[in-house]
Amino acid sequence: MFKKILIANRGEIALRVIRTCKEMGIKTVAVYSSADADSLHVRFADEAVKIGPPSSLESYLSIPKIMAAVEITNADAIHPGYGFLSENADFAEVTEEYGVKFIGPSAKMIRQMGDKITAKETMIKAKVPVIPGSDGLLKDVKSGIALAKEIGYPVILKATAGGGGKGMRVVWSDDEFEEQWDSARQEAKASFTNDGIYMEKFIEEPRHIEFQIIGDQFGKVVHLSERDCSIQRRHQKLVEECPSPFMTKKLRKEMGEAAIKAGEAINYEGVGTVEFLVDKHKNFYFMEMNTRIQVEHPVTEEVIDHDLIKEQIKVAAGEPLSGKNYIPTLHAIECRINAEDPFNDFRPNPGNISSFHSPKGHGVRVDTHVYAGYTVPPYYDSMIAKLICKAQTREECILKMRRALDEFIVEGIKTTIPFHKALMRDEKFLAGKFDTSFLDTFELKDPNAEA
Ligand code: MV4
Repeated sequence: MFKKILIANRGEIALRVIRTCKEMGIKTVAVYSSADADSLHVRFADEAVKIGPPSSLESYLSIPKIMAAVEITNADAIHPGYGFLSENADFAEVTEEYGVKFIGPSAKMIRQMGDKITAKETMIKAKVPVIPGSDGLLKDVKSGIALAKEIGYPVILKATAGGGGKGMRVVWSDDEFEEQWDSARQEAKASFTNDGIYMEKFIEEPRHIEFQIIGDQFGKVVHLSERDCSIQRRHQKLVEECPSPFMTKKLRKEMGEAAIKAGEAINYEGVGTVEFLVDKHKNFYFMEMNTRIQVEHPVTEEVIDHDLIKEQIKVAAGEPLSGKNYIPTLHAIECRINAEDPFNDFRPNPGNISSFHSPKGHGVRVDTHVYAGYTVPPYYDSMIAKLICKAQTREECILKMRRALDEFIVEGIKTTIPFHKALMRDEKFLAGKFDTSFLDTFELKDPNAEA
């Protein structure tokens, strides 16, 4: 087992990893920018190394600075968390060459899934269902229009280097093809310095359902059931739950098998997530694979009663998996609490937290790095806490979440708590009737608004 893990991240996930390391008897090293000196991840790690100014590029995204921290602290493994360098194949490669274990898949696996066309080709070979579309990159407008005719409008143009909706355009007819093509290419080039575009049939009003998988170093891959992440706004997830209200025994079996095939196709090592789009007829299609631990992993931890970070560290250290899939018997929901104003287009609202009280009680979990007196810096992601509730049924889970949200006090900054309170009383949400377009029409009433 590892002796000392350096956590190349900040915020709640850095703290989350430190907690598990402590329980496993592993020493921890935090790295931090000058904006994070007061963060709990710095306080609770065994050692902390300041790696630069607030700018992510000069701190949490700087490979040389993180490797220097590894060197001076003698860490034997790196946990990348999510975001930042967690899916950076060059970083995984550098750590491997340096002889420290990157807690995650190999650089090759990250590259294979990072390029969306390569990922899709890999899944076709593995017989995982994919969305009908172009055979690799589109060459030009003319061949694009010809293919769109064949597939049938609407179609969607996607950047091969993309993910998260950047460089993505829906096209409804021949007339607008060229315009959308140009704008997708421009955005892809600006965002990823790669303007490669491919085409798919556009699936209308799909659900986003993802499967948690874990693979060991001996080729064994299991799935840990699904998470429904359809409640999103501009490609930012706000609520995740397990099981999906849309799931059936049969669909879970089919999607779970497909997720395992996806992992086995690349000999996947570590925790990963296979994202699917599911249409209203319960047809499902591979969308992408995330090669990191995700923000919403606690939802799965609560329903299967296992520490996923511990499992992740164990497989990274070469321990074999016992090899069984997990079927959820409980229900869990996560609400992301962001320092944003839900009444003002979710505008970031960093600043000093004057008072902070976490909900407590049975079935209530709060993962956070903040506390009363803490100042949320403006430089990073606006998520300040995750509130996770679990109960026997979805109905009980929602009732518990309402109670927990009522107990959650954050003063000094605006947060997404009022949004979650309203969502937990929305009829469509309560009925489980939602897809990825749900928030396009969801209206949050401001109690302080003038009539
Ligand atoms: C799609 C789609 C419909 N049809 N692909 C959004 C981000 C990227 N991961 C892929 N995305 C989508 N791809 C086809 N062929 C709809 C979306 C999409 C979406 C997917 C999941 C969750 C929320 C979404 C919101 C808008 C669009």
